[in-house]
Amino acid sequence: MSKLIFEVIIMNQKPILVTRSSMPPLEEYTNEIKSIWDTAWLTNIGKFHKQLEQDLIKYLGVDNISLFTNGHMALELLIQAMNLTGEVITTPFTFASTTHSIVRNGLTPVFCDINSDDYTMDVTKIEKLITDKTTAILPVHVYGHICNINEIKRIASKYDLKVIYDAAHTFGEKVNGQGIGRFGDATMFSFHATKVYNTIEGGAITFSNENIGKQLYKLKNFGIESQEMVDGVGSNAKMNEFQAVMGICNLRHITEEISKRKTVVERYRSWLSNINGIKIMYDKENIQSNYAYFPVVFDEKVFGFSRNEVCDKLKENNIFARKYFYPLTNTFDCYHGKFNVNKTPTAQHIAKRVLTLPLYADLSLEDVDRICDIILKL
Ligand code: T4K
Repeated sequence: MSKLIFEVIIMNQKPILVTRSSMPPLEEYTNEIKSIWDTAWLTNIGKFHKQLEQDLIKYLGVDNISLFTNGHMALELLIQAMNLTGEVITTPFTFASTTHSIVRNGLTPVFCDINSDDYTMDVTKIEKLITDKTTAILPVHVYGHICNINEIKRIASKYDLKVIYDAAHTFGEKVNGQGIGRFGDATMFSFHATKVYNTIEGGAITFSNENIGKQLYKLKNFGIESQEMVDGVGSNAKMNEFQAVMGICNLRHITEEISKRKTVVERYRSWLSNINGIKIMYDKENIQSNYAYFPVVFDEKVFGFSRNEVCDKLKENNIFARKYFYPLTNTFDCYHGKFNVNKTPTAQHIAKRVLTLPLYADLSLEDVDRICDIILKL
């Protein structure tokens, strides 16, 4: 086949993107939103918002939840609600949101390196970073891999620090049967369109201390305490009723969603396990996974091809994997000159080599086969 004909065939195939939003059957959604046309109640903590809170408390196995218009605003306002000052120890191996939420609160992120096992914060390096200005630790359960919760708890108690988990990737995961939202002082979830569970855009904070809940409620509604008293400098980050209905519907299908993702992940593993120069992740015994991402780390010296070459080859075939999380947040242009990336060498090493392959519930196993075939035939 000539190269041109091959290219035409490829470009006529539907592109495979890194993910694809899950949606409920259209009728299910439209049936639910009909009543909004009677009430004309569109936002400001409406009935669907309240219903979704209850549904999520049950599903996530948490005591309290506060919903937001997106995960980023949830995190930013949580940091404000907790009155943190000074420095926050965090990871650079994450999405922009984690670091920006610290900086936008006027605080200084102090970057801790990650471990090369599951790419979460390297807990052996946290204590050396603590100064008299440190007030919190903000780790990320990156790709849905759970941080070393026990060690982080031990360090936080020893130095009297708050712990906020960025669990944007960890919806519905459990550790030894306990919902992931139960750890630390508070946990942020993202319900963005690209996540395992979505409310179109959306997010939530789970927490144990009810005072945090009161603060969050106010801060997401301009700091309004009552109609005649505004005693907080709040923002507007409320989840609206259309988002909440999407969440209610999607939650009904979440078990099937995760199980389909698991099938896709297992297919990837069947191809990519035990290949020299390729590192993939496996389930851990005590963790109930949500199969959020499928990161693969390519060691060019052993595999023969770099992450960038693999990414480009897939692109030629109309397959769009993503380099999550490259570049590291401590190398972003907006932070130029502020942080020393050499202090997080493992994060730098992984960020240059990792590629997250397409993963979503309706990704066909034939497509997974094709993706792996292209990678292995390089
Ligand atoms: N903390 C962490 C660790 C996070 O990863 C994130 C978000 C946050 C905090 C903040 O949470 P949110 O404020 O977003 O709730 C995407 C997402 O926009 C972002 O939510 C996510 N992390 C990040 C890892 O991925 P991009 O810039 O890669 O998105 P984009 O537009 O390139 O979309 C990626 C693919 O998703 C597309 O190729 C196709 C698919 N897609 C996208 C959209 C927008 C859909 O299937 N449907 C859609 O509606 O950031």
